[in-house]
Amino acid sequence: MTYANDTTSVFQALGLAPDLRSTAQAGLEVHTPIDGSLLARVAASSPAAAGAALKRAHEQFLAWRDVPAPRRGELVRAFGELVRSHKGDLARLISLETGKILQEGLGEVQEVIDICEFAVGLSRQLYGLTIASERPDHKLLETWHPLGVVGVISAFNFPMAVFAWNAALALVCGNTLAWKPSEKTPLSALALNGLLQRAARDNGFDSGLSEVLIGDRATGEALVAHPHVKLVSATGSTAMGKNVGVACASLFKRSLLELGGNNAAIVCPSADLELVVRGAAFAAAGTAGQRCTSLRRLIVQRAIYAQLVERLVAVFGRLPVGDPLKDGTLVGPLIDARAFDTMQAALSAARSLGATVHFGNREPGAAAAHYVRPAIVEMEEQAGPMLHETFAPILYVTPYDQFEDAVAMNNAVAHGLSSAIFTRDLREAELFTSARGSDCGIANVNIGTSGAEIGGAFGGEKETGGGRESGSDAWKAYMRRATNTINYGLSLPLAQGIRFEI
Ligand code: UN1
Repeated sequence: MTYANDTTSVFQALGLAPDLRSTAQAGLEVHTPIDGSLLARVAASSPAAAGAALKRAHEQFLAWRDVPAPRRGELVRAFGELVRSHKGDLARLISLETGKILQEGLGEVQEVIDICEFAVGLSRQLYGLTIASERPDHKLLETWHPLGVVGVISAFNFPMAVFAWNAALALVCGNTLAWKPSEKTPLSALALNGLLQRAARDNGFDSGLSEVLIGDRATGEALVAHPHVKLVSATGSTAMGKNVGVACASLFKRSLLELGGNNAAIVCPSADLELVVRGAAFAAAGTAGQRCTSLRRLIVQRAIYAQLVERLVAVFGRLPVGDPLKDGTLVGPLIDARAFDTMQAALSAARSLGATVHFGNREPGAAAAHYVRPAIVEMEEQAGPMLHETFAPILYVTPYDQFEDAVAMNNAVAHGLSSAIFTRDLREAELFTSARGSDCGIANVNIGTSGAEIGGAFGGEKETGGGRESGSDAWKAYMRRATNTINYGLSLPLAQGIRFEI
């Protein structure tokens, strides 16, 4: 069976029938990174179609905001159940479209299910504060209200989960959605949104609650600029996020940015090296290094440096690289030729700085596919490509002498998404997670930098953009806050004791 037929069967199993053989001129060709072959042609949304979709989403918002939040939660529950019943189909589509190994595709779909469950619970606990008023017979409180249409711009590497983090929360908060997925992964978007629209219809709502806009950068720009879109949640490169953030700011609309990372782990002398090796292998080589949370830098105390590098080289040397649909494969292909070229450019830049490069070479595969053996790059100091995010499996390893130096190295990059420390020393662990420690949005102890659970707020500082998605109180980004002062007395006392007698 060809991968294109495989894709068609997934859509059949999902009960969806999008036009995957579009003849439209303005269409996207979707190729699988597995062998570079064509999976489908998807028609791009014309400006008129995109405008109509945003109008539908806005009209639906006007009705949806009046639906009680727990009832809105029922739709999200139905969506989560549909996703659960199609977990295998959706995971397969993710693997076909992104080249992610099936295990990780299943993990991504589980993340969709998890956030739906979280949002269902949340739909019964969207809460505000009551605050002591300084005036007699007055009540001061905060109430939370939906925003409108939430625009979601998502990246290729998590083609379903990132939308779901936004969608599940946005929906229970009373918003509707317009989603512009990566040009590389429109099929995952059509599949997941197709299920969401079915859940909406099955529950007596309109499928216009969530619209997909297929297209390139111009489609994203139109989404950001559209007056009905009140919040843009964007995941992707720092350059893209900066454009979105500036455009939103100039229109006084909100943005929620989840951009790149240049994530490090510090390995202290007391670390359990077995945990380090397993944690580093998953975080650096897993997803072929194409997570925003991927581990890119390992900062290792000099006393254990040589033995750790030896163990890592041994493990990286035997990682099964290849067909992501095959059982046992741990590292699938890179997304495209550009990713391969960028990786090779970073490795040559490191070599020219005197680094020792282990692996990073091309592995067997179809001519139009890009399989690589994850690289380990020994650098005496943090410099050159190590200071930048390269979206590929490269693990830079650098020694440190003093603990404080290691923390400074962790923080000495432009991004601030994820970080970790491996230690059995309580003092080091506490310092790393204190105000003087990691400056990242995620700071872990004795686990890697990737693979966050949905229960916590997800996002990072500095050039990662500052947004928080997923768990904790991230829902507040999808609502606006009103402060209400209610006078239930018979007089009109003024705040601050002001007298204004007429
Ligand atoms: C991303 O790479 O954009 O923490 C998201 C993780 C996943 C999400 C990654 N739960 O690695």
